[in-house]
Amino acid sequence: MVKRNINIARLPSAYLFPEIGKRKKMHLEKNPNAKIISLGIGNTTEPITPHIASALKNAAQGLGTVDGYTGYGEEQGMPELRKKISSQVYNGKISPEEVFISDGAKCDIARLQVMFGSNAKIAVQDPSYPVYVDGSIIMGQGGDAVKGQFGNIVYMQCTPENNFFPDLGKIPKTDLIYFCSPNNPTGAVATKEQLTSLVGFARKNASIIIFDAAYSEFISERGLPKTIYEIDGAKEVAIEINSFSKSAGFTGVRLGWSVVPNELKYADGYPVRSDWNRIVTTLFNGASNIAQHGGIAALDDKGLKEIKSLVSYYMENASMIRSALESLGIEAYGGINAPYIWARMTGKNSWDTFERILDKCNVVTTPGSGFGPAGEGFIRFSAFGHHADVREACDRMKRNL
Ligand code: PL4
Repeated sequence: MVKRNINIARLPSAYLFPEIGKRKKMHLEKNPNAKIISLGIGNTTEPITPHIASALKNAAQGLGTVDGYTGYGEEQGMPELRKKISSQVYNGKISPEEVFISDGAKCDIARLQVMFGSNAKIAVQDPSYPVYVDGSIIMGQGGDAVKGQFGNIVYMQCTPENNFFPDLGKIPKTDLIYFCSPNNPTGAVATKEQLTSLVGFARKNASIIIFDAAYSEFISERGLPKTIYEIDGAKEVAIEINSFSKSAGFTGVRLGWSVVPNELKYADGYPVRSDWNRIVTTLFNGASNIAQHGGIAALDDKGLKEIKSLVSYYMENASMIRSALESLGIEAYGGINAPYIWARMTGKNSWDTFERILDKCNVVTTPGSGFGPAGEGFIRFSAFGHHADVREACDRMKRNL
């Protein structure tokens, strides 16, 4: 008999989001006529916009022709898309060869965890996207979530009390620091000063920051950094991951990218980029060619305009949800530069509150405790949904909570 991987056994059997799906299904079984509205999983709902959809369609049709057919491509991605990301997202500060196209930010997180290996010590924002911790546990980077022991993992509390930015003076040195801004789930965006102090902290400790910028397009306030590379010295200490999932509605299409700057080196001076290239060429076969054509269209003038309108659509939802919560006297954060609203709910724990909102309003949310210990007592509301559904969810909450 094969012995089970001990690291997998250290995880609770269900990942957060499938657990939410399971509870939603159970609720429907008990209440077959319930008209459930999901403000839970951050999944896009609006159609891909015309210019981008047409690029996807043309690419798919091209594959059915002798001239347009392509098979395996370069594992690092199409040169044209890498160039577009370099110029449109990073104003040329990052070169195309430092950009690696992928099938999404989540998949890149997993491959980065493989690259850094089981001895890496990590720090994460608490609360944060659960893949940072769960994936690290799978890699054996410390921790037994079942026993509530987190070994090597350092939790950096980010709560309303510290304005959602960790007290770096109290954080021990780790190899990796996961940092997501705008943050999922709190919706908080780090300022330039805060990111400068984070980069300084990483430089002092010789740590590597894994900066998750999946929601950068949702930043609307001026002066807030959209990429870690706006900070001087970041290229020596930071990897950035990003995605077309939320901005272009590619959650199902699957397309993202990572940036590993040439300047980023290991302790022995070996370039991290060379290892990343090795991982990508060995464990990945490149992003879908159709998706990459969509990505190229998303970054031209028309595509960027469309992305802006899609983002604005979801941000109208965010503002509706935030206002509804505030009208109920609930302390709410986020929803201004991020498609998530983070609400402090009094009374019971997060899962109980999740059940209460589901029972009373037929609205699915995400319990804050799923994002880390500091998320207990909070509920995350996602702004991804049709306007009419979100309006209806808000009305139900105003009536029934
Ligand atoms: C549900 C901070 C959502 N099954 O689509 P990707 O892989 O390019 O991006 C995933 C991702 C990366 N980084 C951050 C994210 O918040 C997400 C997506 N998170 C959420 O509701 O928190 C979707 C989650 C999905 C999952 O587990 O990723």
